[in-house]
Amino acid sequence: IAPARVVVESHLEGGEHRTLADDVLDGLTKPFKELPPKHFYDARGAELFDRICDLPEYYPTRCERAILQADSASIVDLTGATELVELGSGTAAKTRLLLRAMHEAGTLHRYVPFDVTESMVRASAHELVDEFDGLRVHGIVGDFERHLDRIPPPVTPGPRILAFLGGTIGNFAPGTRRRFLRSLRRLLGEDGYLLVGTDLVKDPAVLEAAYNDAQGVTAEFNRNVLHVLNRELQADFVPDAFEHVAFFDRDREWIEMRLRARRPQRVRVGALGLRVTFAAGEELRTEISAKFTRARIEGDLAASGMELAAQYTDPDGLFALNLASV
Ligand code: AVJ
Repeated sequence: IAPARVVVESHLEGGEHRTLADDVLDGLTKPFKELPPKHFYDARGAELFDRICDLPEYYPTRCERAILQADSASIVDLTGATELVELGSGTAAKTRLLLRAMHEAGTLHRYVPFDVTESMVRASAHELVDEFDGLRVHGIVGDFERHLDRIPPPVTPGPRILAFLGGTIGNFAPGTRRRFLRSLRRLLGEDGYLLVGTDLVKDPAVLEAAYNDAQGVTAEFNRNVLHVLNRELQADFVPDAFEHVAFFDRDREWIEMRLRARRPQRVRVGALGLRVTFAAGEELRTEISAKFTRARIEGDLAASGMELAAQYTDPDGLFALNLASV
């Protein structure tokens, strides 16, 4: 019998709800309130993020796609990869460009998409095995902060590429980022490569425009986390009572997003038996999105047991795809 072309394993068993509850209890009781950005992405949040990617001010998605269009063949040539593992694969829209290049080079063997949304993993798996002759897909449904160890070992002797696209690495605080990079390093074996997308440091006006779009889509995306808390944890936030704030912190070189209380607020989080108050003007941090220089990327990789083998950027130098080896 022919081996199954698609295997999907799920590692989420209600654990998500626990993580949200823990993060909210922890984050809303800190002296400077904060929530981790991973909770933006319910169905509505994912849809708002897709709209952000099409905004004229939000360049990262377009730049990264342009880089993959221009440089996928070089990346495949340099690595000789037979397998692609992708963290946060989503619809695998950009990944197709890499898979296409591997297919054309005749090395494509297996794709391992990893995402929190099971329907996306399944849908992309079935589409891709139909699109690429001989491809096997081993999907993993999980949280990449908790389930990296569920990624299967390589099936072919050839090297694998572990891709982490979109600039999501920028959501980690610097220390956590290095710890995360070290855990990625362990998945590479001795001959694997990490392909990581990073937004680059540039004119603050360009950066700030990308997170303060004229149509207010990013503001809605930011407030969406409050809708998530209302629904999932029986909270009673009034999202419109919070104003969207996004600015470039020039010392830390990151974009920071916050929600600022327009007036004093009392909020109850039913599922946690928690009451929180916000003073007028008090801010809740909802995201950091680090922007990188080449030196910072090299430093982070070195601290994590890797080195920069090649860096690819778009013609305007706004965004980078970094290929790291061990
Ligand atoms: C998905 C984390 C790469 O930081 O630019 C977009 C998320 N936040 N607009 C980013 C986001 C506000 C995005 N990442």
